[in-house]
Amino acid sequence: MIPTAHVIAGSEATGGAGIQVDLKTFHQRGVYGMGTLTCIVSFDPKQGFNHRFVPVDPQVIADQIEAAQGAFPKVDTLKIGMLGTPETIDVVASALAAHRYRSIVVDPVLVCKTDEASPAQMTDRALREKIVPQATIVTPNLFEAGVLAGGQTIESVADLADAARQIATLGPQYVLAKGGVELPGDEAVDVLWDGNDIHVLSVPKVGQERIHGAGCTLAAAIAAEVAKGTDVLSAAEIAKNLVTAGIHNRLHSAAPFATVWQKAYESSPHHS
Ligand code: PXL
Repeated sequence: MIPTAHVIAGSEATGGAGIQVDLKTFHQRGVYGMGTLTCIVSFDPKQGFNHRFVPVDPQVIADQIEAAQGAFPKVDTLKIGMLGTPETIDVVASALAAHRYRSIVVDPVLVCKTDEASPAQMTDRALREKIVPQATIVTPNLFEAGVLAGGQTIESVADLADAARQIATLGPQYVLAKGGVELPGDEAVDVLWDGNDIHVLSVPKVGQERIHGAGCTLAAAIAAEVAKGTDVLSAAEIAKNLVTAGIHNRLHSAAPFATVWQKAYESSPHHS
C-alpha cells in the first residue's frame, strides 16, 4: 500500500507555499496526499506580498477532516500548516483528541514572511497550548521558535538550541528549530532536539534571501518521509537537502517562486 498523509493547511494560489506545495511534495515523495483547507491567502498582484486572508467556516473544516479520516482511518502522517484563527485551532484540537494519528508534523505558521503582519500571529497561545503538545515534530522558524519558547530573542545557534529544548517541554517529541538564513555566518543552521540530544543540521548558505514556501516544503517533505517509515532525523536531513536544492535553483536562475520547488523536484531522486 502506498503511504498516506493528510495535510490541514491554507491555500496559496501560486503553488509556492501552503496546501498546494504540501500536496505536490507528498506526491513527489511517493505518498498519497489528502488535504483539508483552513483558509485562503491571496496576494495582491499589484502589491507584492500584501495579502488577504479568508478563514474557512469551522464546521466545514471539521467536515473535511472527517471525510479524509473516513477515507483513510489509518493515515500514516498528519501535517498541520497554517491554521490562522483560534476557532480553527479549536476544531483541529478536537480532531486530534478524537482520532489517533501515528505521527503529527506541526509547522507552527505564525507569519508568512518574518516581518509581515498576519492574522495568524494572534494564534500563538492557542497553538502552543492545543496543537504543539500533540506533535511528533514541530518545525518553527527562528521567529516562531522565539515566540513558542516564551518570547525569547534568538541570536546564536546556542540560543536556537535553548529555544528547541524549551519548546520540547510543551510536549512534542522532536523540535526542529530553523535558523535558516536568519543567523549570522556562512552556514544555514537548523537544530533538531530529539528528547535527549541536539543534532545540528548545517549547509552552506546559498544566499541571504528568505524564500517563500521553504518552511511549508520542508515540513511536507518531513511528513512524507515519516509516512514512509523513515526515522525523524533522517527525514529532517532529506527534507533540508530538498529545500536547499530548491533555493539553489531560485538564486541561480531567478526562477519565479512557484517554479523553485518544481525544479527541486526535478533534480531530486524520485521517491527515494
Ligand atoms: O509559508 C508560510 C505560509 C503557509 N501557508 C500559507 C501561506 C504561507 C505564506 O505565504 O500563504 C497558506
